[in-house]
Amino acid sequence: MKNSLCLQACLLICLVCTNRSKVFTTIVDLEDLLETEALLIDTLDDYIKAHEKKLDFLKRYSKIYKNHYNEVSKNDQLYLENPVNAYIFFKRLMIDWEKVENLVANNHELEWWPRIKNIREIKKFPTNKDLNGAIVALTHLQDTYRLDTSSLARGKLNGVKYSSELSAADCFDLGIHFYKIADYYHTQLWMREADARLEREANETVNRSDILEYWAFSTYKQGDVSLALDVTNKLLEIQPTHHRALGNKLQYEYMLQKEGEKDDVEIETEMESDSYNGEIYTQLCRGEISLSMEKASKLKCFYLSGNNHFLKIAPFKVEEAHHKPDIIIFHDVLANSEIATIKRMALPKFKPAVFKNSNTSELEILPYRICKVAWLQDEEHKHISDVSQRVSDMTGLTMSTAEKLQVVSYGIGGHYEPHYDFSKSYFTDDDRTATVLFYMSDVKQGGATVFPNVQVSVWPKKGSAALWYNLHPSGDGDNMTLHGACPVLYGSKWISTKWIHYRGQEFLRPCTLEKSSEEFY
Ligand code: PD2
Ligand code: ZN
Repeated sequence: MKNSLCLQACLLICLVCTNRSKVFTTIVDLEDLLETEALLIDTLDDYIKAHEKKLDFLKRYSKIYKNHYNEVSKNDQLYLENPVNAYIFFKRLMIDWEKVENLVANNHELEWWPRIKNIREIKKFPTNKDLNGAIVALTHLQDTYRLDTSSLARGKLNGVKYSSELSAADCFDLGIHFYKIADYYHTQLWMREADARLEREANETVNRSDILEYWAFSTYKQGDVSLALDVTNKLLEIQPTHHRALGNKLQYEYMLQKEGEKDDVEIETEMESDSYNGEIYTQLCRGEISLSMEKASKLKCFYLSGNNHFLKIAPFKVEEAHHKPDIIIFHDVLANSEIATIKRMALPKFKPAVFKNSNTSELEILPYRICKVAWLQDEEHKHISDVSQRVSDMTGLTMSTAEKLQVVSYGIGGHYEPHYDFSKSYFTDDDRTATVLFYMSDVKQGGATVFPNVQVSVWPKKGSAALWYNLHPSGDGDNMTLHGACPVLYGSKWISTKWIHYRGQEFLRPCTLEKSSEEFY
């Protein structure tokens, strides 16, 4: 009995011991497990936060895409003619959409990733060329008319609200585009604007430190070390340990301390064109240059009736814009009904002005001529043949060798950089002797036809026409006739052009040995 009691007591002790150790083990595990759980909670929270951030981004873009879609649907014809809109549209479908795709691509569990991939395969997307084209047009407009960056970002062209607004990220991405092509002048303009826009954004679309870093560096490359230092200091206020900013700060301070260090700064020179004086061209476009009093005082206005009986009753109203080369303006020479016919017939035939890339054999948009072009023949409508006859009456030249009527429509930013209408690069015995350019719309702002070598601007007026001779009577090209179409700043511009050829005019505009001679008027 004693033994059995003893055994029972032993068993009990063992049992208690075992339970104790179990309880002890459980307590230790629980602490570990709690730690594990806390870690899981943190990780899950981080994951949720990251997803919420992603979802916020996706929601924001979904909203942006919806608003944009509604806006474009209202007026899709005119929308892309505005380079601010074109930039926004192409950027949304390229740079922004790539960010959206990257976010979605990281969530492979979601079955709609293949759907998104599929859209890219079967649907049309803009290309880099489209985006670059829109940026070039925007920049051309900005530089020619000296538009300030902040108005442009607000969609305003010379005070007129014309397109959607750019976000800080849109401005930043524009800046990045210029940075990549080492155009530091435009980089700093757009980075500064991105920073200003960011201050007004409730949901920031881009990191301020990224903006400041590019802004500081491009400013330095432009030669303004002191501003580069200020901007770098702003960056260090946000990120005091930013190692590149710390290094640059030292360098800028060192450069500013030393007298004469300016020579070491790489100052970008303005792009220079070998063929024409860009500054005079843009000044003419802005209407800042006019003919000297001496030259202008010799110009006349007169009525011209020629041999035509009808013209004896209703002569042409002629105004001289320049002598040698003669640039003549004909007023009220095209009727509204004729303009309406030409526009109606050209519309379905319009194509962008293109050239064939000799390397790829592909048709590419001409960067220096942004417009839509169509050609109309005399036989297509009485109004078209009437226009040919009128050109013959205006010039006294034969139309038998003239080209078809070229109709051109320019949207906002549409332009044609200075060029010659005669052939400079290849030999021909049948060149464009004269150009008659009819204006078929008034242009609200911009769009002048300018002659940089003689400093003349002709402003479009619906129904009027400009005439000039590209060749001297000897058949040599007249270099003074270099001319261009300034970018349309607001509104649209329509012209039609008749090019009269050298061949066939032997008795009407006889060839002389002198290079130049007095013209007819
Ligand atoms: O649209 C014009 O003003 C213009 C100016 C210069 C058009 C052309 N040239 C052309 O088509 O050759
Ligand atoms: Zn031309």
